[in-house]
Amino acid sequence: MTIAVCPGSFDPFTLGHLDVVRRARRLVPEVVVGVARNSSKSSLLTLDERLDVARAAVAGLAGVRVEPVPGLLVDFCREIGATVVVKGLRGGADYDAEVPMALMNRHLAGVETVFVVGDGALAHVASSLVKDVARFGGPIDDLVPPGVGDVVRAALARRAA
Ligand code: COD
Repeated sequence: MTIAVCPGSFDPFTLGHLDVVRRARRLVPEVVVGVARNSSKSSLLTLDERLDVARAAVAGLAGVRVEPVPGLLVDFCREIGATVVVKGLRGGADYDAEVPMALMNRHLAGVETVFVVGDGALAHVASSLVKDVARFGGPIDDLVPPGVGDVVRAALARRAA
């Protein structure tokens, strides 16, 4: 059975991520959402918060589970028997950022990456923008799954304290 990994830093998990996971699940019977570390970004949410939020968001999706990725994505893929990575594209900037990662993962372990184009209505939804809007008191609850907005606001308050 083909297992696909949808990896990300998910800081926080958004409706855009959920759309990509749903599309991946239509392609393969088992999808693992891999909550990983992007060493070029510093996370607002803790790993446990990012895992909890992602688990709540995909709770109703059969054949989808959420796991932490402790190190290299390709090592995680090997451990769980995943042969493909599925990533979402919002436009050309995503493509430019994603292709080097796809090539590196293929170079390291022969893991292939499949790109799905996300819902155009969510093309403006990015974790970084969600955090920025929330940081200045703007509304984010229609950009993220239920409950995520509260976690983001609490994390911002914690950081400001
Ligand atoms: N519509 C469509 N796709 C979207 C949307 C949207 N609205 N929002 C986000 N996405 C896509 C992104 O394009 C990306 O493909 C995916 O969702 C995850 O996005 P983020 O921002 O949560 O995650 P990133 O880009 O920070 O994830 C990078 C990883 C954590 C996957 C990467 O750094 C990694 O693999 N780290 C593990 C260590 C490793 O193996 N490093 C070497 C990598 S070659």
